[in-house]
Order: sequence, then structure tokens, then C-alpha cells
Amino acid sequence: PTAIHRSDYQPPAWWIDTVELTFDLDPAKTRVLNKMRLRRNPEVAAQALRLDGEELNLSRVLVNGAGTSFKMDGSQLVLENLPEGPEPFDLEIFTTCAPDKNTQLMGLYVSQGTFFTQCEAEGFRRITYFLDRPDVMASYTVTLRADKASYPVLLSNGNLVEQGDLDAGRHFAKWHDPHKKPCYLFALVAGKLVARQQRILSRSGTEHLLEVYVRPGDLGKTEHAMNSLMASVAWDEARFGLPLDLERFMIVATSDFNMGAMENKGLNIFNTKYVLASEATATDTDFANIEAVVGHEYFHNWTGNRITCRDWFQLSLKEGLTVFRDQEFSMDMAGNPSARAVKRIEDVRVLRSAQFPEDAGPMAHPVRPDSYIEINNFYTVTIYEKGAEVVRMMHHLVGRDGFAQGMKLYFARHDGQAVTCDDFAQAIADANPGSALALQLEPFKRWYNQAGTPRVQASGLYDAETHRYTLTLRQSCPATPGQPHKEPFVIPVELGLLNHEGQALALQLEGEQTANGNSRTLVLDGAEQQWTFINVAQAPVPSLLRGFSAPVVLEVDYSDAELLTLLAHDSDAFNRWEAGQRLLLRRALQAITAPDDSQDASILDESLLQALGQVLRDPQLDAAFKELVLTLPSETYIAEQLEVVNPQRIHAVREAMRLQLALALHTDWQATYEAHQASGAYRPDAASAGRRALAGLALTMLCLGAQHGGDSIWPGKTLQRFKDAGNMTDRFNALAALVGCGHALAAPALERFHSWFKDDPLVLDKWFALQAGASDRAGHVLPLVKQLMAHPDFTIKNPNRARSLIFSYCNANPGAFHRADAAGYVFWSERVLELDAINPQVAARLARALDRWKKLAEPWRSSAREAIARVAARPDLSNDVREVITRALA
Ligand code: B3K
Ligand code: ZN
Repeated sequence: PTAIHRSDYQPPAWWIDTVELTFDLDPAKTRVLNKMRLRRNPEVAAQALRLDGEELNLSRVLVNGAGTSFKMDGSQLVLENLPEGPEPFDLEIFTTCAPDKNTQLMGLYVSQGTFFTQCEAEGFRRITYFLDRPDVMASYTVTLRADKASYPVLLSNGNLVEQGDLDAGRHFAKWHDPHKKPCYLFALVAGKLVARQQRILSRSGTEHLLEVYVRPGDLGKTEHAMNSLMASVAWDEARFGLPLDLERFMIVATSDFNMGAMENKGLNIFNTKYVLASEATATDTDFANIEAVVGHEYFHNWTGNRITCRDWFQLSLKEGLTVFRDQEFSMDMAGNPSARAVKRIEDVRVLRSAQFPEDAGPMAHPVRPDSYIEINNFYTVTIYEKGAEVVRMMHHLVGRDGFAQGMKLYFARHDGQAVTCDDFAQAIADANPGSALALQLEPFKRWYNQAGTPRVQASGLYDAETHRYTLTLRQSCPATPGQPHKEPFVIPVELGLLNHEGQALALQLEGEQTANGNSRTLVLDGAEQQWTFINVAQAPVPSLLRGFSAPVVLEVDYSDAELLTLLAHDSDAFNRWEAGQRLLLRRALQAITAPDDSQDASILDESLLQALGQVLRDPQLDAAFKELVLTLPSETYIAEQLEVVNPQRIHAVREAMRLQLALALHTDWQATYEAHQASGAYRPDAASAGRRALAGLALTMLCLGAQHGGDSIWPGKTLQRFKDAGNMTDRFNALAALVGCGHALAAPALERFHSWFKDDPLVLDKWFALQAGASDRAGHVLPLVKQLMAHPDFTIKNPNRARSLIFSYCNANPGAFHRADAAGYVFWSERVLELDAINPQVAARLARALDRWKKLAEPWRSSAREAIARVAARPDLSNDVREVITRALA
């Protein structure tokens, strides 16, 4: 496999103006006729036409209706004797493919008797020979022909222009997409499906038909997805002035899907996980995720589809921007400032526990990578979540209105084009001349080019005599693969100053005539800079990087007392939470690096416990926020703070801290649980969900306490709760509390849960995931996982099921996975190889579970390396897994 480099980009030598596709759909052998109108790109030197193809059977090639010579170069079809001159000509290609043999779920495949496609990034070449690159945009007309009884519904992008019956029980449907698109946005669906339909009016009065297609039994679970879609349409029009540009917008759900969903023009295809929900089967988190993913795919209609990427190195152009948009959508839907802060905290948790490790590991890459071997490996948290942070910083630097103006200019300039991240940043800057972004655009764009998480060190000096407070900020960024040296980033640091009673102080910088608010943004753009605030009456406590205004690691030498002040009083909810997390992390790190575990029962000191109890009891604070404050930093995040990682010690310390929280705050947990009992009908809104989340945490703590000398009544109460619960969130939280504390009642509850939901695949996924992700006790999880692999409901071929069991264990349960006997790693290497033969994309995700092996202490480090080397030794690995494994060993 050879690497592809961003610097090698060449515009296409040929344009494809129109494509007429005709499919004779048959699971074993589907025939595809692809008739294209092509012309030479006059701006590029004349050269042969090289079309991409993969696993296709070629039967015929015609140019303007006549046979022509061609040759194969690897998997590319090469045509050398094409008409000279600028005139367009017709090229017809007949191929067949075998959808029912397609276990990779890329290209055309069959899931439970229904045909689906997935083309991004390079799946279209598995359907027909084509210029499979995003900068070739064409008009599509698609005719689908299939057996009418087996495939009553025939869908493709755009508008239905014709349909009718054919002989031998077959029928056809012809679709035309009014918008030009790159081939990665092509889609077709054919099968037995039913739809929830909704007609809506846009602001300008045009009518649209929205549809959500599912399998017949699932129609009752589509209301929330439809509501989310309607809300998305309204939001994009209200916030960004971007209307729906199609008469018809369809979502189709499938249970076999490699990722969350796909934004095919007018025909989004979704993993059922992000469509189907009822209060009896889906948790609050599921409801929130559905809203976010439906929004995300819908928002791609403008950011991704109307303006797309010039090449796959620009992937974050659409993904970072669209994640930013879906985050803002979720925040606007959640409503009040406190709920917005909760969403921000959740997003930052993901960034820190997934993206920061990626940025520090062997797969580290810039938001705009310089090279890749397999593009599927670059649909990463860096491209998505860090990319969204880069957009968020721009938003911060130009302001909400300035950003909206920037988006307007971006569409005015580039609608209908395939462009680069530079084009986007330029538009935002040009719409905001004089802004910090416009003044520093080139250095700001280092966020696109340099990998690694910057560190910002802050130190403050207060002069009691002159009432001056000087803040020094220094930045650095660790080396990453291929990038030993980094230039300074442009880092917006939003800050406030508090006095020791926690009151906000007015901010006046040296040189300013008057004070100017009590929260503002400093822009750090050099290696080291100082700012002096004047008229500061007392030594302040700085509240830095409010709202997490930049994706950096902030190092500040806070005293415990200062952090307690911030936790109790900061007006910035994010930094209140952050102060609590810093205290908890500090205690965890002290315990982990202590000479022995003799003090593990008292890792948390009285003042911190008291402060946390106060948060729990505070009537002013929202339940969702309390739940976040009382949740300890994850094992993964703790591991990132250490040079050398002993995963078992981290697990033991975190568990000891949880137990201490459970016991010391027992009365508060009990009161919290009682006070957060739901009343009335189930509603998935942020406030109700927050109350259930906090009640769930309380129950977990009460059960944990009961197992260790606390009130033994709780497991029984929890079982009762599990049985009586009126919704899946409460039911699942109760089950998780029993499983989490290892009580004997967990087993019968799990059994009952299985028998209730044995016919609902998404709920069974939860059942598998809960067991594989459970806190490890004396190594019990791995044998259980192996046993569950043999369960009749388990199949490794379904990505959701594989993720629920195997990934929940290998990628999300460090305490159970990093076994001293290496059995977790052996299991991992076997599953990577097993999956690679079926679905390389899914296998490559699993392969990343050992990304951070070099940080591990012995014996884990050596046994991890051996496991990786065992995978590497296989000669027949996919490019996907080969790239991940090679980088891990480099
Ligand atoms: N654009 C798709 C992801 C495609 C992944 C291909 N390996 C979903 C999304 O980001 O909305
Ligand atoms: Zn996306």
C-alpha cells in the first residue's frame, strides 16, 4: 500500500457532466449500466482516462455507442483512445457486482433483505467504474429495476420522475437529482420498508415532504427522529438562513451500518441506533444522540453537499464545521445557559478522553492531514471534534454575528464548488476585517496543519501595593509523528478574575481608561505573553479558558483553596465543573503515585467531600450539572496525565474514590435519589434527562455503598425500581447500578432484561455492552465476554453487535482489558484478525485500542507490543488495519 500526499493534488483531467445509472437489482448478481457524458478538462494536459473500480466484473465498454479498446492497471480501468478535442462524448460501462457477498458494507450491500449503499469515502467504485473523487460533480439520473414483491420500495437521490411495472413481476422507479454532486453522495435503497411522512412549509412558503423509512414493525419508533428532522430544518433556516433545497428529504434506517449515518443528497442512510426510539426501549442519551445525528446529517446538506471537499485531506472542512453546527443545534434545543454548559462539558469530555489521546499517540494527525494510506482511517475524533473546536475558536474570535456573516460569504463564493479548508477560513476572515482572526489568519491556520495538543502554562503575580495583577501565558506543543517542531498557535483564552469570596472583579487592562466587563478574551499568539490588569483590589483567583475557549491543556498552579472557590462560585459553569475535576484529578494522581495503597480509603479529603456535598444539595444548580460534577475523570483521561501508566492502579484508585464518594455522601445520595423521582409522562428534554441522570448516579452510589457496609436495603430497592420503571433510562440505570456493584441480584435482573427485550436488537446491544463494560472484579469480565461471544444473539458480522460486546470491552473498559496475564490483548488480536476478514473498517477501529501501548508500565507494555506484532505478522491484512498497526509499532 502506498501513501497518498496532500501536496500531490492535481485537478481531474476529465469532467463527468451527467450520469445515467440503471440497476437490475439482484442480491447475488446486480447488473449496473453506467452511461456517462464526459469531456476533457481543458486546463489539464491531455492524458488517458483512468477510472477507479473495485471488486467489479466488467462486461462491456462503449464510446459513443461503439466498442473501444481498454486495459486494466491494477484495479483501474484505463482508456487511451478517447475522442480528441473539447466536445463531450458518451461512455457506457456494463458491470456486475455481488451485494450479498459484500460484508464490508461499502458500496452496494444487502441488509436483512434490503439493498443499501454506502459510498463515502471511496465506495462508489465498488458499484461502477468512475472518477471516484469528491471534486468531480455530476448530474445523476437513476433507474432501479427489481422484483416488486421483494422490493416494493425503490429509492435514490432527488425526485421520483417515473415509476411503473415491468414484466415477470418486476417494477422500476426513475429518480433525478436536481443538484450536481460528487459520487460519494450517491445512494440507493430497495426493499420492504414503510415510511412516516410529514409535510412542512419553509419560511418562504415552499412545501417539502419529509420521510423516515424503517422496517414495518418499527414505525412506532420514528416520531422522535421526525421531530428532530423538523427541528433541524427550522433551525438551519433560523440560525444560518439556510433553507431545505429539495422537494423531498428522506431518511432510511438500517441495522447493518459501519458508522452513525450518511448524508447522501436527499436520501440520508442511518444506523437504526440513530433513528429508532421509544421511551420503553431508548435511553435519554439515545434520544439526545438521535437529535444530534439527525441534525448533523441534515446540516451536511449545505456544509458538505452544496459546498463539498476538493479532496479527502479537506475532510474537516465539512465534518468539523458540521459537528460545530450540530453542537450548536443541540445547545439551542436544550435552551437555558445551564443546559448549554452541560452540553459543552459533555463535548469537552469526549475531546479529552478520545481526541487528546489520539493527538498524543501514533495516529496523531493534523485537522488537515498531509498523507494517508486508507482514508477510512481518518474519520477520526481529530477531524470531527478537534475540527469543530477550530471552527468554534473562529466563532469566538469573530463573534456570533460575524460568524453568520462569514457563513454567508462562504456560500456566496463557493456554492456548488469543491473547496479547501483555506477557502472556509478565508471567507470567515474576509467577512470580519479587523477581527483577531482576520489579523492573524495565517498563524491561526496552524490549527489545520499542526498535530498535537498545545499546552498553555499560566502564572499570575499580584502586587498588593499597586493593585496590579500580571498574568503570564506560555505555550508549547509536544512533537508528533513527522512534526518534531511546532510554531505557536493562536489561542483565544477567555477569562475572568474572582476575589476570594468568589465575586467577579471588573477587568481593566493597563492602558484602558475604564473597566470593561468581567469576562473577556485574550489572544495568545506567541510563545509567551503577559497582560497586566489594573485596579485589582485584592489578590484574584483567575478563571481561565472559560467555556473551554480553545482545545488545549491548561496548566495552572492553583491552590486547593482557589479551586474550591472556583468550584463554589465561578459564574462560568464550565469552569466550576473544571475546578471540581482538577481537584478530583489531583487527588487521583497523588494516590496513584503514592508508594502503596494503604491510604486508598481516604483519597478524598474532608473539604473536597464537603464541597461536593454542597453541590449535590444546592437548590440553584441543575441536576444535569450536578451529575457531571460528581462524576470522576475517566480512567483514560487520568492515564493521559501520567508518563508511565499502570492501568490496574488507575482502576483501583478510581474505584476507591467512587466508593469513598458513595459512603461519605450517603445521606446526600439518598436525599438526591428521593428528590429526583420522575412525575408525569416521559419527556426526553434536557432538564428531565438531567434529573434521571442524577437519580441514576445516586442509585449507583447507593448500591456501591450497600456492598461495602452501607445501607443494605438499596440493591433490593434498585431491583424493584428496575422492575417498575416507566422508561428505559430509569430501567437501564437501575440495572447498571446492580451490575456495577456486583450484587447477586444483577444476574436475575440481566436475565429478565434479556427475556423482555430479546426481539429488540438495539436493546440487546445495551445488554451486551453493559456486561462487557462492567467494572472488573478479580478479572471476571474477560471470561464473561468470551462466554457472550458464544451467545445465540451474538454475531460479529453486525457492526453494532460487534461494537457492543468487543469494543465495549477492548476500547472502553481499561480496568478489565489491561490484564497482567495479557489475556485481554490476546483476545484483542484475535478479534482484530477475525473482523479484518469480514469488515476492515470496523477492524481498524478495534485495532486502535492499543494506540497508547508505549505509555504502559511493564508487564503490560511488552505484552501489548507482542500482541500488536502478532497482528502485524499476518501477511494478508487489509490496508486499513495495516496502516494502524504499522503506525503503532513505528
Ligand atoms: N460523512 C459520514 C461518514 C462517512 C464515513 C466513511 N468511512 C457521516 C458523517 O460524518 O456525517
Ligand atoms: Zn458528518
